[in-house]
Amino acid sequence: GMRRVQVRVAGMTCSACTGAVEAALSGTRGVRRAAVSLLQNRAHVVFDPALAKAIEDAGFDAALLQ
Ligand code: 9UX
Repeated sequence: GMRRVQVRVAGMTCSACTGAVEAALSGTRGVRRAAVSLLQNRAHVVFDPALAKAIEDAGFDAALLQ
């Protein structure tokens, strides 16, 4: 299934900032859903754990922190 994380995002000052962060996240392979809160300075990201598999396929160990 999907994994979800919350990420602290610093430096956003307007709704266009949050839109830019959302666009960057949504455009990332493996990201299913991204929602950014300006007031909470955080991003909620739902992603495919195959992201970690891609690292392991490259010969390294990957573990989600938090
Ligand atoms: Mo508007 Mo947000 O220039 O940085 S996009 S404040």
